[in-house]
Amino acid sequence: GMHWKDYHDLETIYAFMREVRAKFPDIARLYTIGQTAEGRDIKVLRISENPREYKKIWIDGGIHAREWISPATVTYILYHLMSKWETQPKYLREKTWYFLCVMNPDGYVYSRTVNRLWRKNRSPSRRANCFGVDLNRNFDIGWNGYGSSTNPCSDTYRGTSPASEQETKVVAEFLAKRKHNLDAYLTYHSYGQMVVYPWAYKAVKVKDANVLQRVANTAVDRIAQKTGTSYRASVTHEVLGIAGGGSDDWSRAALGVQYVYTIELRDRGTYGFVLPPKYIKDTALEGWIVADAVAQAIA
Ligand code: 0X9
Ligand code: ZN
Repeated sequence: GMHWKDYHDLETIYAFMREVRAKFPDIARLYTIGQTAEGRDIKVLRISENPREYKKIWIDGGIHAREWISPATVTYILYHLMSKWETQPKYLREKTWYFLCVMNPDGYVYSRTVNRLWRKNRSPSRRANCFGVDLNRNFDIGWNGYGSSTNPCSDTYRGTSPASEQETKVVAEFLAKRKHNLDAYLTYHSYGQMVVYPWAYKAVKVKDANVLQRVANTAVDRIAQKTGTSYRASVTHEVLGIAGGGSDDWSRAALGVQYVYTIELRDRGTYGFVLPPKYIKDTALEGWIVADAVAQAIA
């Protein structure tokens, strides 16, 4: 079964998503939204008591293969939300939640079995003897701009065109069909301990940046109180530099989602991507605190 004392393989994560669906047949729906280059399913779990009416919150993890704390956190958020569903406050229950626990399953399996520090997906490229596109440089926003590479061997290779990758394409199509009431797009990464909001592809803030900054401040204050960990709330380009093709910017630019955050989980570099399992629980709780604060802000 599922627990947060260690990292899990893809099958255990998918089995957990199926378990939640089986336990909540009336409000949970499991979608296979597409397949990867290596033929793995890309799975989204929706939780909703009223999908037509309620505002939607999208949560994804595992865009980058080596950031294992991200799928661990997204599954924990799902668990935390559902473990006492009946007694959750209205602002949590009266939402439609989408969980894509692992956006890059090929990369995740590759990182777990072959190369721990693998980042991209595993698409073969025709022009070079290299594999993989950085899915967070492959979305159709500032794709041809700064912060990504045209070299298939680079870790930030943007791909041959926007949404050239199945993972990008099926996520973009799934979300575009559901943009009505889509109020939050949360994407979990590591590492750095930050909560950041658009833009990343240009050195400009979104026009309602003050609102996004305020909600991010609330989240990082609550994290500091609860676990003592210090996170930074900021606009993306100021702390991470300019980079085009990100899923966060795309959800704002293409779909008009208001609460768009990339959460860089622990740590600040001591272990980096190889965060020891003993830190999973508290880090995942920090991820939950962000999701909870955003849901509350939307209510
Ligand atoms: O560079 C990234 O894709 C993210 N950092 S990571 O170390 N997890 O790779 C930051 C994403 C910020 N948003 C955009 N660049 N759009
Ligand atoms: Zn990342």
